[in-house]
Amino acid sequence: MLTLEGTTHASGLRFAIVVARFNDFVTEPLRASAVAALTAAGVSDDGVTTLHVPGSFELPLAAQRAAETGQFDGIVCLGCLIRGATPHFEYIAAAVAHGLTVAAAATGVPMAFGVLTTNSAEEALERAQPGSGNKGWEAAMAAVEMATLLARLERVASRSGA
Ligand code: DLZ
Repeated sequence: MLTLEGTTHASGLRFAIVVARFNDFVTEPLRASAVAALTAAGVSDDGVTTLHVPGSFELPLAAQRAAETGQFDGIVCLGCLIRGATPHFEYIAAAVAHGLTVAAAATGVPMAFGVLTTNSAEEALERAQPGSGNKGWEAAMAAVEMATLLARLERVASRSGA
């Protein structure tokens, strides 16, 4: 029986962080924690590329194009949608979730969903505090786990000639 898991160590791997500028009082601390998490996982400064987009709606296209360059082992997508402040909250949230799912499946590059969907700015800020509870940190670690899992799967597949 073979069991494969990702790890929390990603030295030598490369990641893109795609971050929405809308609600940057939240997305900037998410970005900072994502960088800190990747650094803690052993990713070098050169291994992290940050792309800024206007809002969460733009995350899927930028993430897909980044993946298509073949330069990244994982993509960390960060945004913040606040229900009260966004009349079309549900539409954007659904579009981003669907868009990132489709982009990851189309490219084979893991895309972590670090998009907050909250009822208030206070709820959003609670999830953007420094430390491992920060959702940017969590998204970065999900990207690390998936990237390392897929790398292991590739090695197993190439050994078996698949
Ligand atoms: C337009 C808009 C609104 C009202 N609210 C948010 C939000 O809460 N979070 C977010 O990331 N983006 C928001 N946007 C911007 C859209 O995501 C998008 O950038 C614009 O509609 C332009 O395509």
